Amino acid sequence: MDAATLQLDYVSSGDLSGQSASWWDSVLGVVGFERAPRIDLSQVPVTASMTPWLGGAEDLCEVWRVAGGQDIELSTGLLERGRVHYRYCDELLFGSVTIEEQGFDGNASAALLSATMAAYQDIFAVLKETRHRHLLRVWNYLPEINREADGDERYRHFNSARQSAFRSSGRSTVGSVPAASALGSPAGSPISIYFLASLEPPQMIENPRQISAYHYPPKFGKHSPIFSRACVLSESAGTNLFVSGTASIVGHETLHHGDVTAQTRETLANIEALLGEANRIVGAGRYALDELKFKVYVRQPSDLGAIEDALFATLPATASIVYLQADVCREDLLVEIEATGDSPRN
Ligand code: 3EB
Repeated sequence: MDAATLQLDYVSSGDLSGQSASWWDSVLGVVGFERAPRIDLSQVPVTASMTPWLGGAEDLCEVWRVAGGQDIELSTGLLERGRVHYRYCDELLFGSVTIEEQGFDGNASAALLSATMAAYQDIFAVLKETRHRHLLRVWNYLPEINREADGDERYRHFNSARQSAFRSSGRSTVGSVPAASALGSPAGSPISIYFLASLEPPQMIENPRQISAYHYPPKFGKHSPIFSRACVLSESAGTNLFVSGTASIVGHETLHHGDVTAQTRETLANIEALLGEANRIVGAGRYALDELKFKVYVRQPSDLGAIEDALFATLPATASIVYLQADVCREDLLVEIEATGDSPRN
């Protein structure tokens, strides 16, 4: 049987409607940015990060699909468990969950904790059921991530709940934890989480320039954020490198307060360090900075020009870059960049 090859495309919502039925048969999931695209095909999970695209008027979508031969069969019908919508093939699973904090009892922080735990519990229940045990990559979007609730930042409450959900499902909270991003969405948005999981375990990658996030000291929150800096699914061809949200952090400290150009350069240096580690671990020279697909989260839209200038000082004009407006999970960070990489089977 052919192996599935994961493929990531950025497609306008207008172009989505022109796709053939056989193309849709290969789609694992669709992510809109500011809003979910209207799609009538009930078998595909469709979600949105709720973070506005800074690229223009048209809606852009992120499409995850599997190519690689006639034999690749995806699950059919819309699969739902708890609040998770998901679709899968033998090797890979895409899922999404949106959840409103307002539906949970207690004060503001208790509702956020309960909603986050419920979302992760539903995710882990899906993975248990489908055999795709290994979380590769998680995208977390939390309304008003930097706002204070009951004496602590909402991001820190989120970290407590995420860690607690990993623990209570018997999962490790260090080492083999997924690559992730955590960003802020506008007030009134639901919590939106989407993820990729796999049958085979990925290879986790840490950044030699940074302390692992799961080992951050308590001054960044009582419970550390649970994510790896990157991971590689080395058994699969196609999109198989997942770089977590990366920022201007060295060791565990934010560098270049108030200087978005320097923050962008430092962030690229971190991504290059991760690529070096990925190439060292899976075999030299597989991934190149020039060939990654980037998603750039910009706190202040007025910084967009400076960020672009800093990126194109290093990247070619043909680089794949999507810019989104989002609050970053430390108040002093002005930009965060995530990436994916492709390679033949390692
Ligand atoms: C950092 O390096 C920046 O909480 O899941 C980046 C990626 C960040 C993921 C998360 C947080 C997360 O600490 C913030």
